[in-house]
Amino acid sequence: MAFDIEMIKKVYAEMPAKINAAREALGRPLTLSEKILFSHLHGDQSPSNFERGGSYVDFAPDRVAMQDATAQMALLQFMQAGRPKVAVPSTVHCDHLISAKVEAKQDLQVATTESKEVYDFLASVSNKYGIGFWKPGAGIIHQVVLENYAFPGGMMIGTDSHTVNAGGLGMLAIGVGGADACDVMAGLAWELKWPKLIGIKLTGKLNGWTAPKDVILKVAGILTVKGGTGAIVEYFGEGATSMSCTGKGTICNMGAEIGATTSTFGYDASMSRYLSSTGRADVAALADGIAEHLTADAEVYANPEKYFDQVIEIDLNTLEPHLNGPFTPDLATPISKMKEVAAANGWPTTVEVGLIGSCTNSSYEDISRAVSLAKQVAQKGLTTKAEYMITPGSEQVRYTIERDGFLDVFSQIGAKVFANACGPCIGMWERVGAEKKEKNTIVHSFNRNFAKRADGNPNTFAFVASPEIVTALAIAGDLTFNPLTDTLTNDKGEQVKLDAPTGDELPVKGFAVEDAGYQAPAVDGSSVVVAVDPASKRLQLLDPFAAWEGTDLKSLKLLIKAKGKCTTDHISMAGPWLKFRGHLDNISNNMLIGAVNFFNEKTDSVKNQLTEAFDTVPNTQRAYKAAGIGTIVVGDENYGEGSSREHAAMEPRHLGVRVVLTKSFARIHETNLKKQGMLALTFANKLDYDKIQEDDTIDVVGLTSFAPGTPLTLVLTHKDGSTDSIEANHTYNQQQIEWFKAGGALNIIRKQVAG
Ligand code: MIC
Ligand code: SF4
Repeated sequence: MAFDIEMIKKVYAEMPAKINAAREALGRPLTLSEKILFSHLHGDQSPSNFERGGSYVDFAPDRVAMQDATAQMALLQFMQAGRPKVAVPSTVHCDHLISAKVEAKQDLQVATTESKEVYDFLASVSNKYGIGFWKPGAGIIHQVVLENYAFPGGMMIGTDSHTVNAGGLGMLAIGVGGADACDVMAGLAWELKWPKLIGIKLTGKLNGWTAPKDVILKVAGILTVKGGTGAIVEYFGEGATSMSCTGKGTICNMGAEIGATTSTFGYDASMSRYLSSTGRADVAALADGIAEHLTADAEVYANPEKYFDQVIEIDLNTLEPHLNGPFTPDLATPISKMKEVAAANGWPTTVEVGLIGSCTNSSYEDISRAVSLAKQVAQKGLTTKAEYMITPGSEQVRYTIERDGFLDVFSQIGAKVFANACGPCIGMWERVGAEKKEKNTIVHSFNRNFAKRADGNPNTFAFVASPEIVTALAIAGDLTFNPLTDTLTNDKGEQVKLDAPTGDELPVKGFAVEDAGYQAPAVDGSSVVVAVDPASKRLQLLDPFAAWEGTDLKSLKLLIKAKGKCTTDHISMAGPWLKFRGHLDNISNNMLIGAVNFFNEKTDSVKNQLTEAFDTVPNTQRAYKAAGIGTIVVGDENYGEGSSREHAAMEPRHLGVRVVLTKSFARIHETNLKKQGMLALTFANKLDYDKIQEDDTIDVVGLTSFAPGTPLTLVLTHKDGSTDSIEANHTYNQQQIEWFKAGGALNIIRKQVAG
């Protein structure tokens, strides 16, 4: 039986009436996204024609998921909220802290020893507050959620940007910072700007070498890393229904890379099959009972232009496999063009390593299709040129692919199987030789490929592709190999072609697992004690941030003007720093160390205006803090893209940065800054970015009358005494202004609970 089946029954029992009311209120047919949004309005709000991209609306998500690297901060905040138990079903998944070094078993053992303190903390907090706990080795959060918790028509939030993966099962699943998760677990409303809607019509059918991953690689190329900002992407059409449920998951998963709030698909037979094969025939039967409400009204898909803000059509019959990268997931190159494009850009073309798996692409189908290629190595007398590595998404998938002999086939091509965890995808890859910083190319089926992400080497060119293409390129050892047309030389000197991959959507013999890795919480956790050692280097209880002083902010110093791409990986690097995710002061030593200083084009080297000396960003900021001087960080477009990690907002807050002023923000990061009581502002005139000088002292004027929709003024005093006055926009609503005034949203919850 599925987890939380009573909750699902309740959601389904209420959905039809709520959807009908919304349809009536709007007087028109509804998209699936709208149906889920309207059926999850918080409290007694009545449905109305909310302004897309304008109105802030309160929602009541059905569940919360957290992974270990973000759960620590989320739960440290939740512990301060003073509630005895979580208000909605919630889970914690231990997946980010396991390094990939030798192989699964050994690596897992090392992690459970090294991170014992953190795992014990997460296990005991989960036990106390009624949270389901998935042990290290159980799998990656999004795969485990898809296998166990996602349900069509549901709404969930999760402290990880790829929470959106559950859209593959027809949910609206949205990535958030820990503070948002904390609100929902505390029984409060969750606020989101009513999203815009992008409809993507998939015509034709996937065939040959093309996989679901190629759909999202193509979409990323069209929309770019910020094209989905503030929007839900809804896929439909014959190409959607003919695709597997896990394939849909891949597409939704990587929708995080276009900045989309989330992506989703209407309920169909593939979802029903997936639910049944993962032990949830009960959910499938319930969904079948209200199937018409779990997809858009027919008129919508017949005339999408009328109902979506933007419509994109992709013909799967002619879609080519793509390779996206390097250094950004939206640089899309069709495989037939790679030879030319790589030569023109001077990209290294020898593929050193192919990596498959991760939360994006580790379904049974993915692995079975990759195996069909690996088998051909022996059959056709080939050798695999590159190293090849696999990170299964869950113990259930790993156990099943082992039973079905896939792991044996992989081991014949020299593959390494790492733990069921994030591993190389988040820099937890102890790659031999990475410290030499040599220029090299890797190909992986993950979703992100920002500089340094996988192995810490800034000169690793990482390209994202489907597991099938990754496997073919690893066999060939060549980025420019096009398996659709090119041949390889075998051990007899013959030219051979790889046959197109084939596989099974779901295991013919069903899924199997011995220990899935789940630990249920205590029924009554009130006597469970959560201990945090004050001397710990990895965990630190949080102190409330100070409230706003009630005046304009005067004489702030410019800390850094970041140039170009500044993702959350640049602001708060992962990999070796993940171990400090539960200790705000320690992790603050990585603040903005990856951001490029506009003035000297270097990373982690900024001018301390008090001494005129150059130092690291964290040291410089600590010097300002010690002198009681506030600072400002300036950024470029889509600042904070990528992860949901709120550390990227809490670190500046903790170290005394007051304002982050950018050309534009990624959604989750902007909210995280607001939640932590920071000022997140954007240039009213983007060209004003050029007016910011290295030695600037800056006043923020207008805070005493801080109001929704009213810009603030920033007065820049340059070194020569001249001044510039520039306008800064913001998107704070009244509630968010209260967060700013209180010094952070948590200070308000705490008061509400105490009162
Ligand atoms: C990522 O893929 O960048 C992460 C690591 O999963 C993050 C979460 C984190 O930083 O802990 C994400 O995507 O939100
Ligand atoms: Fe883990 Fe990578 Fe997925 Fe993030 S994108 S959850 S790091 S596997």
